[in-house]
Amino acid sequence: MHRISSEHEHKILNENSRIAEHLRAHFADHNILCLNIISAPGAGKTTLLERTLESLPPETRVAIITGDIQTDNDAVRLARYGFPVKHITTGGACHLEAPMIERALADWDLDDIDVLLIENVGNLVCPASYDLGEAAKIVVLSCAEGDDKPLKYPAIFFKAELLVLTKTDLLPYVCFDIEAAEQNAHRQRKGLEVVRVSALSREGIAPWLEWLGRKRDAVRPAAGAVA
Ligand SMILES: Nc1nc2c(ncn2[C@@H]2O[C@H](COP(=O)(O)OP(=O)(O)OP(=O)(O)O)[C@@H](O)[C@H]2O)c(=O)[nH]1
Ligand SMILES: [Mg+2]
Repeated sequence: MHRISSEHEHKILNENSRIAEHLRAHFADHNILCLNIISAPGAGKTTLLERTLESLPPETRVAIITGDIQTDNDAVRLARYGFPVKHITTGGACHLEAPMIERALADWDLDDIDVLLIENVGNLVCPASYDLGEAAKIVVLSCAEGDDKPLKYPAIFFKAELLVLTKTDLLPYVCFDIEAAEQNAHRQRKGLEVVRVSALSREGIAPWLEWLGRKRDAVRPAAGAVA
């Protein structure tokens, strides 16, 4: 029984990888920076995106895809900023898959997009296994979750290019050693970049936007900075 289900899973992952590579090639053809944002539920992905979108000039060619098991709450929150937003309701799946992204993009003209931000379903485990064709994964960890999480959920910290430590305004009230959290993350991936952010005070938003701008410029050198 176990063997059949793992064979099935293997087949799904293979098909996912095939479509993800196809998406990656499309993004490269259109000079699109695609980022896959992953965290446990409630770590602050949508709030980080809200702070991001409110900081961008209206002419910025950014688009967002959000995934949730149920509700389009996040898409409603993000649509207020005037940039194109699509929502994927997975109806039970605990992660986004490449075919879902392919379908969501079907009626968007990729020539109109420079940066595609994907907010994955809140989950620190399964989304790490599903390539969406992104240039980089970003892992978001909030200071309310425990500084040992990079040790307990190593895969996403190993695969991510950036760790965003959110809710730093809560540090005086929670038992969270931020230096230990970073060290634990670096045990999974040496050189993992880190930004510390409070969406409440907006501290750390500027370095996050700088990181985003650098990434975007690497894909589209002539287009200027995002922020
Ligand atoms: N104090 C504080 N609260 C924050 C911060 N960022 C987010 N929150 C709060 O944390 C809660 C969850 O934030 P969301 O942005 O919805 O989290 P999420 O990761 O998008 O959640 P899911 O999409 O459900 O996985 C909300 O009540 C936010 O207001 C922060 O920097 N500081
Ligand atoms: Mg969200």
